Amino acid sequence: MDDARTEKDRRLDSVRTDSAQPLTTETGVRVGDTDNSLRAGARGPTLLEDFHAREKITHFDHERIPERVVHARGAGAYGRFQPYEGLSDLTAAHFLSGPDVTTPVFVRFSTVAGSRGSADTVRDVRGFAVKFYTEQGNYDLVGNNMPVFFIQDGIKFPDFVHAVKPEPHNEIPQAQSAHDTLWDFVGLQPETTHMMMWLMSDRAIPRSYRTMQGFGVHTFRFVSAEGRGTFVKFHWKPLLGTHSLVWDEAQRIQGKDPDFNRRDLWEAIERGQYPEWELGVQLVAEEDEHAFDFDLLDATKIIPEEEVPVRPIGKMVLDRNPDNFFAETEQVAFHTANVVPGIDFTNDPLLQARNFSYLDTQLLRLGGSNFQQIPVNRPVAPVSNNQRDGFAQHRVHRGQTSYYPNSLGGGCPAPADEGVYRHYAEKVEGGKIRVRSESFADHYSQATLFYNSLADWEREHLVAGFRFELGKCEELAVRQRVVANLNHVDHELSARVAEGIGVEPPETEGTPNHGRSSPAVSMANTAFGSLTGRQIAVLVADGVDAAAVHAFRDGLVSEGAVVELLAATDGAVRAGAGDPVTVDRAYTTVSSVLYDAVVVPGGPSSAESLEQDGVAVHFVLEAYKHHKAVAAVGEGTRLLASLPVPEGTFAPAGGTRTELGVVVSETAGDDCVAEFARLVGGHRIWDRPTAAVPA
Ligand code: HDD
Repeated sequence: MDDARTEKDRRLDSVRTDSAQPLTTETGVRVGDTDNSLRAGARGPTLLEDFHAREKITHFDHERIPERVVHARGAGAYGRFQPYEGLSDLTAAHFLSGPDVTTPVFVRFSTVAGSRGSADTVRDVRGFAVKFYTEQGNYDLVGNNMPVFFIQDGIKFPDFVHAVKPEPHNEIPQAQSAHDTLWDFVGLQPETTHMMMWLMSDRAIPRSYRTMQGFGVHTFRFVSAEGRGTFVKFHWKPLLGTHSLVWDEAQRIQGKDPDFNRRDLWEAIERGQYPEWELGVQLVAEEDEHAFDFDLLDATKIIPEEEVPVRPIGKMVLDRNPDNFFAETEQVAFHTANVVPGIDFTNDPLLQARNFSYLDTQLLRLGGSNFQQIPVNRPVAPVSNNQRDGFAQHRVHRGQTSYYPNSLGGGCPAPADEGVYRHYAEKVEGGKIRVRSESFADHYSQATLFYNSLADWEREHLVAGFRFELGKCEELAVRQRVVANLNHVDHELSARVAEGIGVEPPETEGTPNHGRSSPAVSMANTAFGSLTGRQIAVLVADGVDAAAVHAFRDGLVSEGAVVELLAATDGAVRAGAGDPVTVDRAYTTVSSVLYDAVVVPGGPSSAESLEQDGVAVHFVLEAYKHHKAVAAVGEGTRLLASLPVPEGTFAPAGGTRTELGVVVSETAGDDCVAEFARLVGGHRIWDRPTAAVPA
């Protein structure tokens, strides 16, 4: 992809505003004093005729708009999408017609339950909404970072959201699923089971938006120019791999840096480390609609990738941060019914409800029917119709006519012949009935499939997730009901969860485990090895071995890592030999949970100072607890003394070696740095036992 600006970016130039001119009112009248209101005498009452004060305060009073009813907390970025190959045999969508078409995008990532100011790293689903500004109009792929959903029919969405949001009587807890009403709903609504498995897994605490998969969730339909349909599921795969946090770490980050994911996305783009995802599709021929043991229209089911492989079709790069959060990220309006020729819906009852809900919500949130004219929402494709007026109409429509057909306006705008949206001519018939199809009835098989597919460490985390969440439910009957449901997923799983939350494990097996798995859903099978954007802390004090510091910094930065030198105070520390070493931050202002790995270089006095500083010791201990790579060089190994391992485990004994994910070495040679880089690229050392670590 070239560096040229996208068409969307260029179009935004006309609305970009800089604060360079003299201060004025909204009507352009220059203002000489904005600190003192107009009053009768220096100590007298303020006068109503102070139009500047009134305008300023009134505008302020109206600054807030309703936050999104779900997905209120989010962060966005612009970028571009380019196909690898032409898909014209499958879809009439021009933006998928070939690698010579690059389409501008805006992407917004979000959490679901929390309000706009809530913390990023809560246990929750992440929204992954992509707006493609195609030449045929805007196409929105409004997905999540999990491939299934809580419910099968959109009519249940208000119930589900009411259950997961803070409880209505006291508005507690904020941005948490660990409370009675959610689990009450879940226990009574077994169709939630599969999604709850994903939510209790580490998928719900992504390390970064950059390391998060995205899914369109529903089965959609590609439609070719000839009108031929093909079922399609969309997948976004991050090129950096799919990686998550540790739950304890995630909770601590909520306090240390509530903007953790937002900041990470912003900074990566500012550094020029543009996040990338590959778009993939699973394709199912129309005639194979009923070839599966689940219903393609059921959004609580995946199509296992082993049954229908994901075909990579293009790449998305996010390369530009918005200029203004409110104008762009807050006002962006996604809508599942924003489709372009070649992409159509299916009768998935969840999708059908969404197609109503998103337009409706924007009307309220953005104050009326002209929200598509807000700059971030405007298509790059031309717009021409007879819709008129409404609050905040920005277009100045010219001419006498605003109806069709007309002769006075030359018949314009006239229906087009080419490139028009044509709905897939699906044959439908049926009585009006309020029933759920029998083919939606199995709520457990794929929850079991998910469980069977996890690596041991993922399974441990899943059990711990259930125990944590249900442990926060006051009502024992609620806990018991969920355990009873889990007994249909896997007997051992339900027993282990039950043991952790003080309820009776089920005596007999519910539904027997079918033993099938889908390795593609395990994060153990993701891409590893990249250091791009990984945050590495190097702890230093006076007398530090500067050569070791430089060796690590140079080696890791060259692989794309961000290396920060942390000391007790900001400024610089004296080196054992050579120039002083500049410190990036005082470690009291950060925390180990904000880093992916930690290095403790040697230098006798540096090591001694760090060893006597509880903050530094805790830093290393906590990083170790959270399964992060640690490197200790020379005397730096002293900081490992308080780890619960047999004495001498980490004693430097010539050369470089790795014990439990800790690289120890007498000197910071190339092999030492390379070994550490390998561990960091592996994300976490999951097989390190950490239960006894007091952090
Ligand atoms: Fe939704 C927002 C994703 C089901 C109703 N949804 C919203 C956003 C995402 C999703 C990513 C945030 C968009 C943004 O960043 O502005 N929603 C999903 C997925 C679903 C899903 C993947 C199931 C597969 N949603 C769903 C249902 C309904 C809604 C069933 C209603 C019947 N969703 C909304 C909404 C929101 C929304 C109320 C809130 C703010 C907005 O739309 O713009 O209309």
